[in-house]
Amino acid sequence: MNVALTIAGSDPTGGAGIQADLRTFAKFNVHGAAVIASLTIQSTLGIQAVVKIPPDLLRKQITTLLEDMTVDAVKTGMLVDGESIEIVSELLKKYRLIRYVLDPIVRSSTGYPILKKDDVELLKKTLLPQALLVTPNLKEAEALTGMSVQTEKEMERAALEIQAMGPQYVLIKGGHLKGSAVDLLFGEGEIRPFRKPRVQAKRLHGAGCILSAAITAGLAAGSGVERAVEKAKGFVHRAIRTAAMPGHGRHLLNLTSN
Ligand code: PXL
Repeated sequence: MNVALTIAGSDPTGGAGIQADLRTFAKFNVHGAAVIASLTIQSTLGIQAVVKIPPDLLRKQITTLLEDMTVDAVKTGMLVDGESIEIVSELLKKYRLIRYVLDPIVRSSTGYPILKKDDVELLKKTLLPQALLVTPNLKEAEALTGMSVQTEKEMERAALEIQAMGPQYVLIKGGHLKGSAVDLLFGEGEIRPFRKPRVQAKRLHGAGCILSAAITAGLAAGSGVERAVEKAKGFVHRAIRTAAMPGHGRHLLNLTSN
């Protein structure tokens, strides 16, 4: 049995966070383990509040699980402060989790702020060099580099700069680009673009979480990074095409039909 672990936040809508990660792992026939790092209070209209899981409980969840279980790949999602970042970094090292996908969430899709500037700096120093792959969107790439990341050219420059901070691969997601949506994967001295036609007119919630979870599942099942990204992109694209609006706000990706 291949095991993927998510260390992330709870999203009661099921569209993002731990809930979406576990459903994604299941779709890839990988067993899902989950450590909750934060709780959000939210609907599809947006986040009302974010509550941090106390540090000792975060630590105990991870150590209790990893003293027992072998995990093939891990992703981190919503870590809400420096203390959480430090604990996760220390324990990923201790348990030698090297197939690690970092989804560097700085703010929610609806704009709710998650990490402060100092926390982002800490994430850059600790988690980023440990990552096999980091998956920033344009805003997160800007937060990591301090530069403007609005065009494909700027995405290339930012990816190089982020790679110099230590992760083996960088996937910059161009979902918010004006014009065509292209994601760029950098690693092993090469750039590989992933292009999919843009799906119009859907304001989405959870796409970033589901993409990084799908990549993590692929890695847990033994795929290399490029193959895992390629499969994950196809999966997310199909889930976006069939995304639905079960509430009154954003569309949620549809994982029930693909
Ligand atoms: O934006 C990504 C995200 C991740 N994790 C949780 C979230 C969100 C966005 O709302 O709620 C728990």
